[in-house]
Formats: sequence, C-alpha cells, structure tokens
Amino acid sequence: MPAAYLVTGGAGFIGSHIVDALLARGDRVRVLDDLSSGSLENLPSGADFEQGCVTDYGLVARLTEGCRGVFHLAAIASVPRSVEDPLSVDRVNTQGTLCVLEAARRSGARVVFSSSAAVYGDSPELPKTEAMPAEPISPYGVQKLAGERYLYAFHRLHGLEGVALRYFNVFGPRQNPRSMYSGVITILCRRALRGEPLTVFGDGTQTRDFVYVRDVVAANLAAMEVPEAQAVIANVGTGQATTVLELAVAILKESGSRSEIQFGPPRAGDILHSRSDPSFAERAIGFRARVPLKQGLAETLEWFRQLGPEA
Ligand code: UD2
Repeated sequence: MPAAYLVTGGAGFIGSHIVDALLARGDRVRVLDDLSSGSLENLPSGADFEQGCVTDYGLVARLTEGCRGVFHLAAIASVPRSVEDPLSVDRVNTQGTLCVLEAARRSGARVVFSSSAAVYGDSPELPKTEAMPAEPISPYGVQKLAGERYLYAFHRLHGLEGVALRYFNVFGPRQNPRSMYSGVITILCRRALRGEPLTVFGDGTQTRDFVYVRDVVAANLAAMEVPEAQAVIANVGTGQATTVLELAVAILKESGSRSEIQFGPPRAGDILHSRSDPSFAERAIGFRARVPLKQGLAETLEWFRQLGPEA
C-alpha cells in the first residue's frame, strides 16, 4: 500500500525534487509551501498542495495526520537574510521546525529535517565530521542547530524518530536563478549561457563540497528508512573539495561558453574551505553521493537551456 508523506517546502528547489521521487515510486504526497521562494511551476500535478506557513501549527498538524513521515524543508534558506532580519527568519526556521516536530510526535510520523553545514561555523578543521562541535556564526546556523537539538529532545521525550541532514553546497535544476541568494553554481551557469563574465570573488582558491540535488533526494529517502532513527545527524556532501576557480573553468568547458572569468574582491564573511566527511552518513543512513560534478553541471546547464533566454 502506498504511504503518505508531507513535504514542507515542497514547491521549493530541493523539496520539489523529493516530491517528484515520492510520486514516481507511487507514494501519496502532501505539500505545504507558502510560495515565498518556491513556485507552483516546480510541482507536478500528482501532489496535494496546500498554501500556508509552516508556523501555522493547526495546519501542519492537520496535514501531518495519517502521514508516515514528514520531509521538513520549509525555511528561509539564506544566511544573509538571517543576519539582516534575525527575528522574522527565526520564527520560520525555528518555530516552523518546532511545529513540525510537535505535529509529528502527536501523530507518530517520522521526520527528516533539512539542516545545513552552516551549523559547523568557520572552524578551520576539515573535513567536517558530525562529531565536531557545532559552532554556528550566523542566526541561520543557530536556527538549524536549534532544529537538530529539538529533534534530539523530542526523541528523548517522546520517542520521535528522525534524522537531521546537514547539507553542504547543494546545486541543480530549480534553484532560483534570479535570487540574490542563489548558490555560485546557479549564478555562474546562468552567466555562462548568457555570455556574461563569470564573477569569482577573491582569488578563487576557496573550496566547497558541491552536492547534486538528486543525491540530496537519495539522502532524504534513505534517512526516512533508518530503523528506529534516534535523532541521527548526518552530513550530505560528496567529501570532494572543488575550488571556485576550478568550478568556473568546468562550467565554461561544459557549456561551451566563451565568457571570461572576472575576479572581484573577496565576499565579506566568506569561509575559505568547506568539505564534508561523508563516511558517517554512509554507515548511519546508507547514503553515498553518486553524481559526479561534471554530470550535475551538464544537467543543470540543460535545465537552463530549456528555460530559455528569460531565465
Ligand atoms: C553555503 C550555503 C548557505 C550556508 C553556507 C554555510 C548555498 C547557496 N549557500 O553558502 O546557505 O549553508 O554554505 O557555510 O549553498 N562565489 C563567487 N561568485 C559568485 C557567487 C559566489 O565566487 O558569483 C563564491 C563565494 O564567494 C563563495 C563560494 O562561491 O566562496 C560559494 O558561495 P555560495 O554563495 O554558493 O555558498 P556558501 O558556501 O557561501
């Protein structure tokens, strides 16, 4: 019998890919999204859509009822916005997570919570392991850490089963190309296809662990199946570091673009290096990233081409 799932933020970049995967395997899917950054264009027709905010406890509780699990992605996923407006961003990111956990524990649903590598802060130790102290340096990182801690407390108090996934730099189709908060891959792919210069902030030697959205979906589906998940926390990354300059060159090659690379001043607040240790995730939830960067870039560029020049 097909199971039912709630995907909060299911009209967004990552959430909508999870919805696709659940529908493809025959599950029933409810989506809660306030469309503040997501879009109905991302949603396939088979999902039951409800427009609303994840801080509306009554609504979240109603939608969670009868579900086997909740994939909780609804959030204001922006470090700079959390710095500018910590109060309202906290309401969505912390209170929203609390609403989901409270609804889930009352209805007996499992939870897979989208956390972030932002919880690690800027300590220089690499790669990042889940055993390291979490020392976030932005309200956003604090909010994601709060969600992880609430998940743990709800496990201890109520036996709630769940997993928190710490995403590294996620990329792929449907990341909003026009948002000022887009990731570097989305920005550079768009520029390459428009023949505009690729902007590298600083000298381009900073590194990131770029993980393709299909792998992030696989991590979510695997996390939902962990037996007796006791508030497990797991990295979602590839374990590979890529410099921003290598990335820009790879995008030029993959797209065939003749754009030039322009160097600008370093971005304020940037961390230099970020890379996951993926080994615990493999042991704890059976997830390993499989899509090579080159393939992810090719698929992302293809998506941009299909969007056409207005993208
Ligand atoms: C990522 C997450 C963020 C938070 C943070 C925690 C994304 C989009 N953001 O921020 O939510 O979890 O990690 O550490 O995944 N860059 C350029 N040119 C551009 C844009 C960016 O050179 O046009 C550089 C930028 O200076 C940085 C790198 O690319 O060194 C990655 O930037 P980003 O904004 O994609 O992601 P990041 O790691 O700052």
